[in-house]
Amino acid sequence: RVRATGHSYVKYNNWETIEAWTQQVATENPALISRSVIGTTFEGRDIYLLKVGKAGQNKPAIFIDCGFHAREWISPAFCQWFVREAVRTYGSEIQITELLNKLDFYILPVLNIDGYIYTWTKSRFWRKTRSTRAGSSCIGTDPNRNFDAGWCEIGASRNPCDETYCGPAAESEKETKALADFIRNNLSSIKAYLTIHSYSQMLIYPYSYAYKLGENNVELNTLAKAAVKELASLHGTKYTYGPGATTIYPAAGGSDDWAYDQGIRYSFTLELRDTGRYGFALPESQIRATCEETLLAIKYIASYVLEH
Ligand code: ING
Ligand code: ZN
Repeated sequence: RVRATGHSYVKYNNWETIEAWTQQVATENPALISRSVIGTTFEGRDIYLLKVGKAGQNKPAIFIDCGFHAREWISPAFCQWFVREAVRTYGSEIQITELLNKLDFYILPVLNIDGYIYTWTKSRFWRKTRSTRAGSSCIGTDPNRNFDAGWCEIGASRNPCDETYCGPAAESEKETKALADFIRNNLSSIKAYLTIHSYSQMLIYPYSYAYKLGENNVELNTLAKAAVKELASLHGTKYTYGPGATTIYPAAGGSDDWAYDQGIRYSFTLELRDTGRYGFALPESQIRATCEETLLAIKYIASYVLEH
């Protein structure tokens, strides 16, 4: 074995290590964390969800997922970091304490587990799920083209061999169906939806599936502007922000647009570091700084949502 499989917040952890971590962090912090399984992947693995917050009734919630795209390793690293900072600073840091007292955070550490494992074992830059289908020898669907939001109309491909394959139907993937079902079943509590990707240093809000704007787009723009300012305050990292279609590119079937159309008025995609020097292969030496600055933006958004 080249490297011990112990968990580290400043290294990229393989799935076996992350899975064990979800169990351990929940067991060690029973007053703040509970773990559930919201479904299974194409290859049959459990998809875990951590509920992070002080127990209470009728609490509003913020949903954060990581690991949609297999190769974006900084994304799962951030979800782990977020949970650690929550339990480490609860009771001493005033903002985190208030957030966890008044809100629940649903943290999905890795959605596309099969793909993530594939990037560790076979092909570092794999993006999609690992599902197979009759009629094609190509593997995988892009989970962020598989939601029922203008499904496959723009910026997505109907060819199973392409990186942005939208799948045979919306929610065709077990992973996206599990996520969508959970959100549908918890719509009364979920006030914000945040999905963590990389790379390009952007904070994106609806819409990406069409050149149109949401009813509260002025509010989202103001919130995004303030959140990226907060993020930059730590290390000077510059983020751009705006509606997806004009800020990054038009793309249908994304989870943020879908969540927004379900009525979740605060829905964002975060594209973490960097802007291309290392791209998906962001060095482990940047995990700490990336996660710390991202945490500032997320705490800002969460506090805003709590007040509104
Ligand atoms: N970027 C996103 C992608 O899925 C995106 C950009 C955001 C598309 C929101 C659609 C909706 O292509 C990465 N890096 O995955
Ligand atoms: Zn992505």
